[in-house]
Amino acid sequence: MSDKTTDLVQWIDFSPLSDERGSLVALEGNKTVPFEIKRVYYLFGTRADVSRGFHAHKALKQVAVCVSGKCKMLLDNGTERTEVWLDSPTKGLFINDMIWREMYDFSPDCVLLVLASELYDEADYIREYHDFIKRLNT
Ligand code: T46
Repeated sequence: MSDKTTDLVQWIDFSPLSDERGSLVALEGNKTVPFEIKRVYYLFGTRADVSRGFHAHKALKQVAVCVSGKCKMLLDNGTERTEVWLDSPTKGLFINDMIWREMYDFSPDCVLLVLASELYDEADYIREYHDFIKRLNT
């Protein structure tokens, strides 16, 4: 794995608080998560034959964690692309700005929780791959 790919895939390990009752993970902005959390959303009930994403964000930073089940995410920084499994409620994937992402192979029980640094803004999305590459080169 090259250094660039290492930068591309940035995991955050969450320490679960576990006892005989089970486990709890607490996520705090500017602490566990490296930005102020302005928005939380989650994907669930995604069909196994469906792919989502296919965009990058100009400024938005996010942390994605699969709190149930699993799915695959492709990350692309315009130079390298790699695929990771999101399959643990104690592992968050930090997705920086200007990273193209695609998600697929959702298990039926997959719940993908996403913590976002900004409120929803369609103007922050780059939904065409050639626009993503163009913006990277300007
Ligand atoms: C991302 C990946 C991991 C809203 O109205 N508010 C929101 O906060 C979000 C996230 C979406 N929407 C609307 C926009 C679309 O009409 O919900 C609809 C589905 O969103 P989208 O097609 O962008 O969903 P995904 O799964 O392709 O992408 C989402 C996030 O949008 C994106 O930021 O990084 O999950």
